[in-house]
Amino acid sequence: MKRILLLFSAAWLFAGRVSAPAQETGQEKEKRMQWFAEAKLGIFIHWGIYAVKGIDESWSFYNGYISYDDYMEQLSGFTAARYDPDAWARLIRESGARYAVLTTKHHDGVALWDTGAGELSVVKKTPARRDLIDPFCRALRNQGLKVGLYFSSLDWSHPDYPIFTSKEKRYADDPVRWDRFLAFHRRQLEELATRFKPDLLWFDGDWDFPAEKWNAKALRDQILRWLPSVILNSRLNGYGDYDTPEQGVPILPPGSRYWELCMTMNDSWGYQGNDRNYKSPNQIIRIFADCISMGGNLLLDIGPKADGTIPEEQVQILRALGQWTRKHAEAIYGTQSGVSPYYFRGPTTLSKDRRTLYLFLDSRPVGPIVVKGLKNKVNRIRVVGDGTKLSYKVIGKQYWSEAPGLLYIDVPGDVLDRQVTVIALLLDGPLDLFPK
Ligand code: JFZ
Repeated sequence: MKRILLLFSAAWLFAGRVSAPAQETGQEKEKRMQWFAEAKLGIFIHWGIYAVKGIDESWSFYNGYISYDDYMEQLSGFTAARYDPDAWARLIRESGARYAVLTTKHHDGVALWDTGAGELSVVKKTPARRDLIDPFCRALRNQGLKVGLYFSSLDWSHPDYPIFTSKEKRYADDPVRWDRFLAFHRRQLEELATRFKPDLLWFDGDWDFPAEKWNAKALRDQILRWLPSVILNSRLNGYGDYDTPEQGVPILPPGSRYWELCMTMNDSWGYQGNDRNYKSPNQIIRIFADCISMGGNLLLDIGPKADGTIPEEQVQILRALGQWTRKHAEAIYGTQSGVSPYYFRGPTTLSKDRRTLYLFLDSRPVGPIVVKGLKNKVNRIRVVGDGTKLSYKVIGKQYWSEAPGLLYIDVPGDVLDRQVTVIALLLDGPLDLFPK
């Protein structure tokens, strides 16, 4: 009897395992996250009717900088007349990014695909008059890039969403209306998941309500049934797969195994012609090096114009980034976080086999650079993407102490990259640091 019971409960447990994707093992998650962890660079794309006037995406009417009606007048100017998703995908690939994330619907509620849930889409309400998401997904896949779709959970246009603007609420407590909204929300997500089969869903706008009210856990489980290998960002009330650092470029390593910094090139997510406050390629590359040094990704944002063209400044930045990522590919893709700044005062990454340590030099050294606490013997040091071998020596090693000496590396001026130079240290075995 006992035996039968045991068998029974084992079968029940097993069945539970199979149907509930939330119970995946650490190893299974690692496998699902693998492409993301190796990709390092993604391109974020904020494209919507806000590009027509070049104003803040959604927030401009929420904050009362423009009336809702005037904001929505932009619908008539959103043409997508020169939208060339293949050209986008080629440029994204050229930048060195391995994935891209496009806004399918921002907080303003305007869907960029032909949604059957509601009327508010570029297909029904703008001169673009067509789905813009499917050709985007195809173009990315043709270039071997992973497809990410951004989706705002909150929808300030929907008649059943409790909040309209910062000053105007639709209702406070009305379970019938909220359930209607949730059904709409679920339906739009089902469309995105089943029609476009994204590799990544980038949620936003969960902050008005707690996880229970959004049904976040059930939603996550449902999405993983539609798309068993999809990756979810963290803005699903914590039911995501990776972290999104909140205060810009992290100072300290965020501590989570998977994370992604999303960042604008200037000070706007969407296209704003007046905003010329662009970060330089050098600044962006240094921030990118910082991210990968701490084991994260950078999701760098562009904002196409209403006709679908990418502003020239943004094209130039992506090209400059591409020059650098191509030259330094081995120090970027598939690597892991490097050593702490106690060992080397700059960003570092480590090859998958942990036998090559990459040092990122973001300024011109006045003397030799130094690595401390390296117990390994160094077999060779070379400049990445350049081929030059560098001379080095260890000083201060005491025969009676386990502490390694200081490794000094000569870096002559003529091997320096015009952005960030990368030095590869080929070690005699997996990285071994002192103390430890
Ligand atoms: C959100 C949006 O409101 C914004 O318009 C843009 O799309 C951006 C990518 O995402 O803004 C946020 C939301 C949360 C944080 C930062 C910006 N956060 O948690 O740090």
